[in-house]
Amino acid sequence: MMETVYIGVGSNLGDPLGNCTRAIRMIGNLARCHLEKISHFYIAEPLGSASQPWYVNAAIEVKTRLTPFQMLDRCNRIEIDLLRTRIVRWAPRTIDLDILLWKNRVIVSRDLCIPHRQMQLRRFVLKPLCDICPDEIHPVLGFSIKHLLQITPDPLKIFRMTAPGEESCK
Ligand code: A4P
Ligand code: MG
Repeated sequence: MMETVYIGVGSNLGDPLGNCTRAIRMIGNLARCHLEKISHFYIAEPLGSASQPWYVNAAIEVKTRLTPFQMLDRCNRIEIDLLRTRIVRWAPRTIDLDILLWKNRVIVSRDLCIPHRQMQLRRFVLKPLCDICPDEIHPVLGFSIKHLLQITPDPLKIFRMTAPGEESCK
């Protein structure tokens, strides 16, 4: 059975838009995965050190037969493929892939937490998610993505760059 998963994509190094579109294409090419939706692309003020470049952020909907841990492994491989350097936490990175929501599943383990622990505190996650699944309910908080976006205290700026599926994502 295919299950629906939402993945957040972010990059602030090199060619951030190109890195995001490449990562999205790589996810779309994974076995047992089908890319269903791509949000708008956004340019977002960095959370963490303010001296790092702004991020490009987006979110995608994927239908998959992979398990959550298999999906985490595939995402980590794509991050490595795109030459992400993992030196300092919250340091600029080539690509960061976060599994945000897996329908109503709740997973809490050392290597994987679903829903992503900080998603409700991050406009750069909620804004793109709202393009593709505004009515999806956060299984722990019990609020829709649309509502979480309305009430998030995150003050960081975020601007829309493109229409969904534009650029090289087709
Ligand atoms: N992990 C646990 N749960 C998950 C999940 N749901 N999805 C584990 C993906 N990974 C998950 O991640 C550390 C470990 O988290 C993984 O090995 C996995 O087992 P990481 O990507 O290696 O480390 P990180 O990204 O440096 O740390 P962290 O805490 O994940 O950082 P975030 O939360 O990803 O934040 N500002 C803007 N505007 N836009 C951004 O995209 N991103 C970050 C990074 C900071 N500021 C940003 C943005
Ligand atoms: Mg991460």
